[in-house]
Amino acid sequence: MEKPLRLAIQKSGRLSEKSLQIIAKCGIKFGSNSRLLREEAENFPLEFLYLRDDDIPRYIHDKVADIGIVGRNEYDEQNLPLEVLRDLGFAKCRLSVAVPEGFNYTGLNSLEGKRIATSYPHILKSKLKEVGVNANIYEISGSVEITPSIGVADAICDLVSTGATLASNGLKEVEPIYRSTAVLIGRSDLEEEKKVILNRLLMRIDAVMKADDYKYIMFNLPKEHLGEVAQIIGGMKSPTVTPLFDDTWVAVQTVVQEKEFWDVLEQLKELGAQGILVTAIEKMAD
Ligand code: PRT
Ligand code: ZN
Repeated sequence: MEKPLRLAIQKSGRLSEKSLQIIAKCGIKFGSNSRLLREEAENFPLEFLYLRDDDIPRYIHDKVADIGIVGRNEYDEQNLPLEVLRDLGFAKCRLSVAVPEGFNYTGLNSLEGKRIATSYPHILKSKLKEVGVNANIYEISGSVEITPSIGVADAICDLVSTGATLASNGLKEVEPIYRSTAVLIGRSDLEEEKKVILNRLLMRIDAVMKADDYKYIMFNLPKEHLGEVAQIIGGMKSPTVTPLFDDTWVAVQTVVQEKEFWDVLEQLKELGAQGILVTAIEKMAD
């Protein structure tokens, strides 16, 4: 029997739900019973290991798991010889330096000789080295944001998404030093058999992610503007054009990149497009 590929996913935390959603969108069926530490997919040679995110890179390195989903921050902090297979784009955050409200911050050199609390000593150390600042890095595993108020540190370096946690602790974010999203990581020395499974999985993940990036749009258009529309949605393959009963009009169907969507919509309206329908795309493969 085929040995399943072992995928490590965060058991419970910010990455768990989205990680499982991506796998489910790949058409892979599983129970997602979070009380289990391990389960096998029903219709794909994949085994799930549910772990703490901090343990995932090391487990992959030690061949307990083959691939896993973690924040890029965790991957870079642990600095193990693994590779990033895909950037999954979710769980966006930044690692930032933050200081108490009264701190006169003029740049990273304001941290010279100061004590900075962080759970990311490796990333912080390399940044400070890059800019030639000597500071005392105080490693701590959690509740970093309270350290200045209890006199443990002069500044902190922690993950931020909305910034609300910093503000509620009387801290101001002064310098993002690193940006992170969730990444799929793996070992580069997978057995051949597992590489084949991994490639099948990556093809599905790519199709899911590409579909998320695009919208499918349909609209009616005065035929005379077809050339201009083809230019607006340029870069893509030609749109599908269907004649209408009124032969001065046509129906157009095409895909548009999510990030360009609103611009395209405005331009289409200016060209007289009517009855514009937009739908999400579930999968998109080349
Ligand atoms: O239990 P386990 O060890 O598995 O989980 P964990 O508690 O270590 O990790 P978890 O679930 O908190 O985060 C997992 C990953 O999510 C991180 O490694 C990051 O890659 C990513 N991520 C995205 C974040 C945030 N956004 C985030 N905001 N991780 C942590 N935070 C923290 C932030 O530091 C602050 O304390 O959440 C708090 C709220 O943030 P604000 O800025 O919105 O107030
Ligand atoms: Zn963790």
